[in-house]
Parts: sequence; structure tokens; C-alpha cells
Amino acid sequence: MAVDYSLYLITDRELAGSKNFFIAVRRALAGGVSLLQVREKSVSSREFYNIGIELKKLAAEFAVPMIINDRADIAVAVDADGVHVGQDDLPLETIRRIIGQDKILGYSVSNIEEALYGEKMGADYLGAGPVYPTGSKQDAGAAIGVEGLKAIKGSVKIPVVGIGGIGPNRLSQVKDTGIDGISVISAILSQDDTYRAAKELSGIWKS
Ligand code: TZP
Ligand code: MG
Repeated sequence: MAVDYSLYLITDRELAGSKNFFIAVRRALAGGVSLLQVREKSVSSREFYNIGIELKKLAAEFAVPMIINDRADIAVAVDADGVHVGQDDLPLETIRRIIGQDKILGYSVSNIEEALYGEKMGADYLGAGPVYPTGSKQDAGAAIGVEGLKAIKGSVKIPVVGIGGIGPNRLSQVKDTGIDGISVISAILSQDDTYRAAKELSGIWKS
């Protein structure tokens, strides 16, 4: 499956604030989000499943693939397009066994060693960061900066997306590292107008 990683939105219902969450995501998709990840850290399995089902319908309307964070079981249950895992989740080979070869497997990394490991274990893409300090993930760790991002991108052949504190002001310098896309939460979901926010980011990415 050819995947467009350029504008990868990760959901966070809290950061969507008082806006209607599903409308906010729909507008972001209309504005140019190319890939969607459902990330729910404190909900029941049933709620995660229900959100996955709803977002899958929205993503399908825009022909955007949908990836589930952490949970291979939820991904299989909602027939998502893939799973994204980090250093503390189930091992990559285990997730791959559960989801099969045809699904997208993403892996969070913050250094070259983790990147090489992810590539070796069959990840389809890497999420590298946090590039900048972020308020959206408490245990995100130290910022790796554009230099760290560039080093990771240069160490692997699979696609790399930058994540963490990326917004319109920093987008060009992040893009200059040669990465394949950016992954954002607050730069879209915390904005009043998620359509405009996505449109602006995708416009800068394409420029
Ligand atoms: N992983 C590393 S940083 C981060 C995640 C999930 C949060 C990114 O959110 P934001 O608001 O785009 O900084
Ligand atoms: Mg995780």
C-alpha cells in the first residue's frame, strides 16, 4: 500500500477541547490530513473500539488510512490499516504476527539505535521525536532537535515522520531534514479551525 505520510494527524480527544471531536477530525481530513492515528490513552477497550469504528468511517470517506496506537487487538477488531507502537508496547514481531504482512506497522524512536532496530524488525515507517518539547505527551523524553531527526532519517531506508512540537512556524526547518512527513496533535486538534490548520500545514509542506 502506497502511504502518504506528509500530514499525519494523531487524535487526542482532550486536546480537541470543547469542539466536537468527530467534526474536528472530519474538518482536518477535509483540510488535507493524509494519514490518521487513533490514540486513546485512558478509555475502556469498548470505547476505544467505538471511536475506532467511527473514525474509520470518516477516514474512509477521504480515502485516508487509519492506524491504531498501541493496541493490535483494537486494530484487528475495527479492521484498521495498521498499528503504531513505541518502546514500551508489545514487540514489533508480535504486533506483526497479529496484524499480518499487509498492514502498516509504525514504530516510535528517538535515536539511531532504535531506528535501526525498528527497520530490522519490519516496521514500515518510524515516528521520530520529540523533535521539539511538547505538552501533548508527558513522558515524551528530551527533544532530539532537527539534528537528531536528520540523523535518524539518514540511518534508515524506511519512511520517517517527525513528531513533537511541530507547527506551521517550524515546519520548513523540519522538512529540510528530508523526512517523509510530520505527525501532529496540537497544531491541528487544539486549533479552533482544524480545517484551516490542516490546510495551512499541508500547504507549507507542499511549497
Ligand atoms: N510522541 C512523541 S511527541 C508526541 C507523541 C505522541 C506528542 C505530539 O503532539 P504535538 O501536540 O504535535 O506536540
Ligand atoms: Mg505506545
